[in-house]
Amino acid sequence: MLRVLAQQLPKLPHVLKASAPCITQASHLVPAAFSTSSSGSQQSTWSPSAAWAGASLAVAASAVAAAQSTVVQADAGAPEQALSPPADPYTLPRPTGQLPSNITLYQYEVCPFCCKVKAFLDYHKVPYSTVEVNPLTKGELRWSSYRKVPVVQMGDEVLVDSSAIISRLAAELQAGSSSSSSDGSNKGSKSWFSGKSSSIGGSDSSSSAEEERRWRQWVDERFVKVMTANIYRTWDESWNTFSYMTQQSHWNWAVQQSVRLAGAVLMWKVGQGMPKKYNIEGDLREALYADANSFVAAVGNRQFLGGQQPNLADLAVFGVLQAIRGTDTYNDVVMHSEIGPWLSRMVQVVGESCEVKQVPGKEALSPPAAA
Ligand SMILES: N[C@@H](CCC(=O)N[C@@H](CS)C(=O)NCC(=O)O)C(=O)O
Repeated sequence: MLRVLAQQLPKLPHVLKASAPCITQASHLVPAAFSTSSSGSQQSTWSPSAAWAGASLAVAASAVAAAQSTVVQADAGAPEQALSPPADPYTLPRPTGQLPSNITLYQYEVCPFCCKVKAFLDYHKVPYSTVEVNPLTKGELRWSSYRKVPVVQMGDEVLVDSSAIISRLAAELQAGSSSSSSDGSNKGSKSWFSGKSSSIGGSDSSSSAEEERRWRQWVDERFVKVMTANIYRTWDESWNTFSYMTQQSHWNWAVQQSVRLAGAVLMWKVGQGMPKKYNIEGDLREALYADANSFVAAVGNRQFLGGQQPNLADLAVFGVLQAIRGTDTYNDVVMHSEIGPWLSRMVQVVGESCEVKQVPGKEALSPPAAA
């Protein structure tokens, strides 16, 4: 086993960076984390791989940070173009009139941003297939200059950045809903879309739209970070987190064991720097409970932040939480904060996954041309 682990170690920075929820956000902390323990026992055990992992993570993270995301037309034969996110991913763009269909989500199973997109699709009963991206090679995204997940292929279009993807799909659903309700013809509407028109997003009053937007942004800029710092808070939790992640993965046994062991050590160490980096004051669990409670307080005596139906902020909070649902952090936040009743309502309304499972050996769609 040790020989197998040793063979896999050089691949770890890539796997780790890709596998841990939002690990990229933390990867720049790795070199510092290890350099501060130069005399410690971990340093003597992990020094070569850790130093290399740190350097690789730092380089890769800055490359990824430099990569940009956007919505582009996939155009056969087009030269590779830089994808960049819309400056404001929370504003619903002008709809094109194309109802979401033929959706393929390029993802990591436990990525919170991918889970956020899945929560939206599941709630709106939009079928989708997924392609699990191999974190070592990113071969499935070879055609794309954007190297993060989620990436959505919708027909010939490529959409990137979870919040921008959701805004775009919401805009199309909203346009489809109003065109079907205004002329009564249900034109262009699909059965999966019926009955959800009041909750798509872009709330009717400007104050609720502002509230929705503010909480969506809070999920991306605060809640995901507090969640991530929590799942690596202690050695036991880091181990528990990596055990859960590797169970969810499709990697072979050797990669699974390597990632579990080295990932737990590495991220536990990295996790020590997260509170400072992310400006999280005091006890991490208390910060998570307080954050969950602040969202619940904003919901108030409504069923959801969106009222009778969830809005995009409800779906965002719910989605990112699903990425950690097998961890102690998840169990604790359900037990020790006020989020439980809202979470149960969300489970009810989101319902079953709409993922269309692939028949083994059959590709759902061919990937788009280079984008
Ligand atoms: N702002 C982006 C963040 C996406 C992101 O950071 N994804 C991580 C996975 S959690 C990733 O793909 N990191 C790059 C890598 O794994 O190489 C979004 O909302 O989609």
